[in-house]
Amino acid sequence: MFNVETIRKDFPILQRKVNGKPLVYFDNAATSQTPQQVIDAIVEYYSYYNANIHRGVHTLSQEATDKYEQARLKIQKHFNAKASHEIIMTSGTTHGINLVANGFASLLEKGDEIIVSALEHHSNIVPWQMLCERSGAILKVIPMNDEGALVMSAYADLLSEKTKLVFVNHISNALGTINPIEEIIQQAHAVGAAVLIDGAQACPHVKPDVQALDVDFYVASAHKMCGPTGVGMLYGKEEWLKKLPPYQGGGEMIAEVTFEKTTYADLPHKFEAGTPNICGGIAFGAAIDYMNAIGFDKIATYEHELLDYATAQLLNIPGLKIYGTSKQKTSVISFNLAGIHPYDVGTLLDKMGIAVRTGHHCAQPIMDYFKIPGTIRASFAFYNTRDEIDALVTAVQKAQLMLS
Ligand code: C6P
Repeated sequence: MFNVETIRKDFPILQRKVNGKPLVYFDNAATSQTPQQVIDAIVEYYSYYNANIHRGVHTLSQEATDKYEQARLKIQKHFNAKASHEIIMTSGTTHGINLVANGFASLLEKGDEIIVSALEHHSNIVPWQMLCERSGAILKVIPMNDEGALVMSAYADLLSEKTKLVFVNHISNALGTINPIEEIIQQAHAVGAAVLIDGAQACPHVKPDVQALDVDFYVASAHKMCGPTGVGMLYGKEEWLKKLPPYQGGGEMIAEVTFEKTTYADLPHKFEAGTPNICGGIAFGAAIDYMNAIGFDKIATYEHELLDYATAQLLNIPGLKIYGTSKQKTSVISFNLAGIHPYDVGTLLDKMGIAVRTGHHCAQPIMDYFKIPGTIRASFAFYNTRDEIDALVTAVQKAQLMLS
């Protein structure tokens, strides 16, 4: 049984007040809140077995290593990767994308083409622009339409034997659009291109199966799925991870070092130079356990109910426009009030205890498409309630009155 009131008790922060009002946290797409079970894993690590991993013969180091590697196994199982060495621990989605982009610099030739989409976060645009500058490859963009969905016929036209890589997010952070990644992957593979899916916004809502998707690379951040900041994962098919050169040099990623020549460690350590975020990795595992214990099917169904309810309620407000109206959508609503700057609305909502994000959401090309400076983004998680949505609607109406 999915009981939101019971679930809310797991999140200490949801009990606090902001500006004298009960906190309504609708900025989940920026970062999710942390349940006590994950906080406990962090406290336990620093209280009982804080040590460096893969290095010491002493008990603490062994314990920390075991827990860290158990977390990798949990991540492998969650994403259904074939092998645990296909899971590279990163500092987050941005790190994972940069690792792959950097590696491809040595595999691309001048005139090769790489495709991104108009719906990308800057993390999935800038590293590829840098890669193009280094390699002479050409960046192509799948356009979007007024609903905030990708124009798939244009994607088919962009693909050719020159296409070497395709990078698309699973779910858009600014609009909530769920992209047809199965189709995108199949069509890219048909011309021999590799595909990286940015799963930063999908992983809080769905459980991706990387083998069923047949995706080459998939990246995610723990902090968007009830885990801590500064940790994430890159899944890569073994054959690709073997082909890519290391991203950073240092301890951990070597087999043997002399001044004449260094040989690299096997996967996954080849890509994990230096002391990692040990506690973060272990807490990422605890977050995955927590979300799976609730169940992603239940989470998705409940969040969809919240999305439908909030969409209907917000659309009753005259002058309110929602950006991102694709049928395939997750629990993100980006909107504006006619004639009012989103920043002003966000500031007043905060005074009423409601946390939303305002601005371009690190997705400026989407804002340019709609010719707006930004939006107010309310993003819901499985611990939000209908009452909180009612509070948002009332607060938006008040803000509109005050700012008109
Ligand atoms: N989006 C948002 O408010 P990091 O910062 O590496 O954990 O994630 C970057 C990132 C990459 N791709 C997508 C689709 C994202 O949404 C994000 C992070 C946050 O929308 C913070 S900018």
